[in-house]
Amino acid sequence: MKKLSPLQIERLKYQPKLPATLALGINSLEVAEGEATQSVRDQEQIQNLFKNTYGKPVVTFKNSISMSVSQPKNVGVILSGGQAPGGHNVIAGLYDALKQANSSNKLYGFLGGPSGIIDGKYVEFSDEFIDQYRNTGGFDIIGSGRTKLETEEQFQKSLEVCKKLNISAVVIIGGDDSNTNAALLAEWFVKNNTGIQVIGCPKTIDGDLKNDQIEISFGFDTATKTYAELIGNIQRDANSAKKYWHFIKIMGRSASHVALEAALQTQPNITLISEEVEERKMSLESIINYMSEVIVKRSNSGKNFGIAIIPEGLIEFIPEMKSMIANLNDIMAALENDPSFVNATTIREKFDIVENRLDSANAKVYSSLPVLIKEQLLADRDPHGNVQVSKIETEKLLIEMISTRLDELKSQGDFIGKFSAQSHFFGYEGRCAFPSNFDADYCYSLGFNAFALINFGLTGYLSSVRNLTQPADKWIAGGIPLTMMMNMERRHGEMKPVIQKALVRLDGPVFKQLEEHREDWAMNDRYLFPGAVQYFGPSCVCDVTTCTLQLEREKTLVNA
Ligand code: FBP
Repeated sequence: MKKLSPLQIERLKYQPKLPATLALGINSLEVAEGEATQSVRDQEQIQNLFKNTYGKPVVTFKNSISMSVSQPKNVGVILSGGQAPGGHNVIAGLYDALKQANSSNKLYGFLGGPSGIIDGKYVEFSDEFIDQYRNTGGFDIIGSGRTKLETEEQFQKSLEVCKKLNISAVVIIGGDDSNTNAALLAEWFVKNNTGIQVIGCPKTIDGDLKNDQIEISFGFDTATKTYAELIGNIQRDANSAKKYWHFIKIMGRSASHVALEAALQTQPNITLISEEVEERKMSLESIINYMSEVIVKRSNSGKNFGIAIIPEGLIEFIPEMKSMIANLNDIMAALENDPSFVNATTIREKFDIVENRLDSANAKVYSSLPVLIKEQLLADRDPHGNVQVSKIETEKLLIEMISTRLDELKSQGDFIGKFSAQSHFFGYEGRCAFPSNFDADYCYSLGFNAFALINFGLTGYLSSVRNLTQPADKWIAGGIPLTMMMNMERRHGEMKPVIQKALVRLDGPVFKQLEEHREDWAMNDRYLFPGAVQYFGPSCVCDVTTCTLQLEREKTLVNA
């Protein structure tokens, strides 16, 4: 028998909470429809592209007096993109709802992400199989992948697989891109009269799949708590040894929500926010100057140590870097099959090829970077043609450039202290942690609710559970039309319909909180030590969610 840790054993027994409406049972629901909806922007174009699924109403569930009995259904589920704590519970919630509705219903899991439905690789879930994964982190139950589900051929193949398994609904658990693809698949299935429904679930630790309807994506709660624990531990070490500056890069592909939340939970000395860097058009040099100033000031008061938080996506928000990377992405796409580049024997040769092709201003920026970063910028692109920012060691770039700046200051007599730095990257450490109680409950509810949407014949919807700062029994379950969250954006040189990514709002309450305190935190050590995620104990400790969600909800309620 497989050996389990004591926490694994305890977590398997945890019974996730559901909103009161859903807790009464999947067969005791009725649906309440709101007004017809519109996409956030570009209404005409989105309506044209989604002729069959555009404009549907937001729906919420309430309890009905009569019990409904549904026809047997087979459903398929896909985990898409990066891991996020709680994915297994979405599947467990979906499975429990489906079996509660009709014990002959079947749930199939497509293996390895969206490619599973295209290639017909799947498993059928059973009680024993699901039970091993309840309340656990990771996506290893069926695996995940980043294949983009978007071409006619892929849709055709998916249809054949669904027909073979008699599947009448597919649930896609993913971020903004995966849910954009869910919307495309839903539209295609309706257009081709297949009778197959598609429902999305909002996943990503990055926290950027949120809007007026979706309060937060799952995984953000646990991931940020995990990073906050690690930052707190490092703060304690820095404060004990008093000899290092720790530069900590925090995951989050583009938006800085994760870094911002982790900073509010720990109160470090410096926190960079990519969106602010972009808004204020801060060059790399001005970032270096700002950080160096804090380092010098702290040193002048005898503190040659500190903590700096750097969002993973920073590099793409620095104006001159953004322009250079966009130019570089196009060049890399063209060089993919170019023998002179592919067969270049040294990295220097590759640098030369790239620099010769970049526009002159961009070539200057590129050539000014340390070799390590230049090399990392040439690494393989993701399936969307973007630089994989998790592979770019921005924290090391900053350390190197700040060291040079401090040496200059030293030679001018403006810095007499010491600067010794350690770099860290917290990303993968947080993506597969045991889901917090919040994520365990939220994910289970999202999955259960996804089946409720299927049961009412809905398609092209995102499973939505709201009112999340209240206890779970007060959460509101329903569905949001995917097209409502869409607009047109340029991708690979073409305008495409996509779900809008939510960046950190500089006029929002979360950033304001940092802005209000950062000067104080820079000089006076106000470190907080959140400690490990708590799964048991008083609910004010183990069920409490993030500062981000609380501050944003408070603001929404005040404005309502
Ligand atoms: P999703 O948007 O798919 O949830 O993934 C987010 C993320 O965890 C980012 O924070 C990070 O930049 C990226 O995935 C890393 O991707 P990979 O797992 O492919 O290295």
